[in-house]
Amino acid sequence: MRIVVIGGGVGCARFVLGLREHIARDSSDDTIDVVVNTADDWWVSGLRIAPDHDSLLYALAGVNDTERGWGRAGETERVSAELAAWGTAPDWFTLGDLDLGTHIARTAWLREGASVSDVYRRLGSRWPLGATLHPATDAEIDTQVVTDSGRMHFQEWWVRHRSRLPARRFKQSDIERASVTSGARDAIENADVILVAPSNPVVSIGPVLAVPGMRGLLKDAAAPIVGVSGIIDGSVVRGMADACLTAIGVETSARAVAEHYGARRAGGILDGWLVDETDAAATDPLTALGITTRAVPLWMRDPDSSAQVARDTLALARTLR
Ligand code: GDP
Ligand code: FO1
Ligand code: CA
Repeated sequence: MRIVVIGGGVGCARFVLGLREHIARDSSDDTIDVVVNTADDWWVSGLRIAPDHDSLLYALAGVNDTERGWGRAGETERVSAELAAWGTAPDWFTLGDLDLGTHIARTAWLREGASVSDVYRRLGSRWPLGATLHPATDAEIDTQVVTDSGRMHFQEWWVRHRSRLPARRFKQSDIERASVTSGARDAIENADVILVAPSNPVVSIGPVLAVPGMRGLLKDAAAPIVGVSGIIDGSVVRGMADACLTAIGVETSARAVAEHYGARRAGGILDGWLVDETDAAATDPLTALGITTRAVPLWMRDPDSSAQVARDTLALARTLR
């Protein structure tokens, strides 16, 4: 089977690692494509950083800082201190020395005219990732956060303000000029199953769905679309997706996120949904909405539990094919 995942950074990386582990244990010939959010991407010190892509790349390559969830393991920060001293990077944003290597290579290729898709291919070719990463779009569309004290790039809101500044809106300016990459389109059109990772529904999944044409592709996809809740028992497992959900008026619950994505048969994107056992009460109401829902353990703490989440997700998807 061709498994296609839609997702962002850390949560998506854990889920894809689980899928890869499951495939290895079953020694099946399933393949994984990931349609990755690019709206967190940011220019800093003249370099293009791509947090969601790099979290996935480093995690799949096994070179990631598993504690922080972003950046490289065994990192040093000598250059970052210099950038802050020169004032070309804010002191609240750390760029590790190894990580800077990635940003310099990416920026060099972009300046030579490479597309973001080209950059994904080149960066991904260095390690056996066990998955093919595709940017949702090659257009430069960054999430801007509108707050009462003004508008800022998502990274400033997320890192400098730790999402504590109430957000009024998340917008990807000029997204109407973006289009779905051929890699993402091909993956979705030829997928046997499409999985929505337990990523941040607002700033990781949202910007992917906002790319013109993406919702139509998903609506018409032959494959069943099954999502995994990143909210367990009313809380995010990590990060600040709750602040994002609140900002758009969605309750931080497994049920509310599924309703936010909507049932595909009612114009949304989901055919199926996995909630944690603590959220089993959501099963019947969501199923009644047309989103076939299962309650299974959803904590991905290690290869075993991550592979189990992957297995349960694929099991549900198979019943919907
Ligand atoms: P980011 O872009 O780096 O913030 O990462 P994502 O958007 O891909 O994923 C962040 C989301 O993943 C958070 O909202 C978490 O709740 C969710 N998440 C992280 N770890 C787990 C886990 O073990 N299980 C589940 N179900 N969700 C998780
Ligand atoms: N997150 C932080 O909280 N502090 C940082 O200094 C920081 C630096 C950073 C550098 C490169 C990169 O790819 C990610 C980085 N992140 C940092 C994480 C990033 O801001 C967020 O995790 C994602 O954008 C959320 O999707
Ligand atoms: Ca993200």
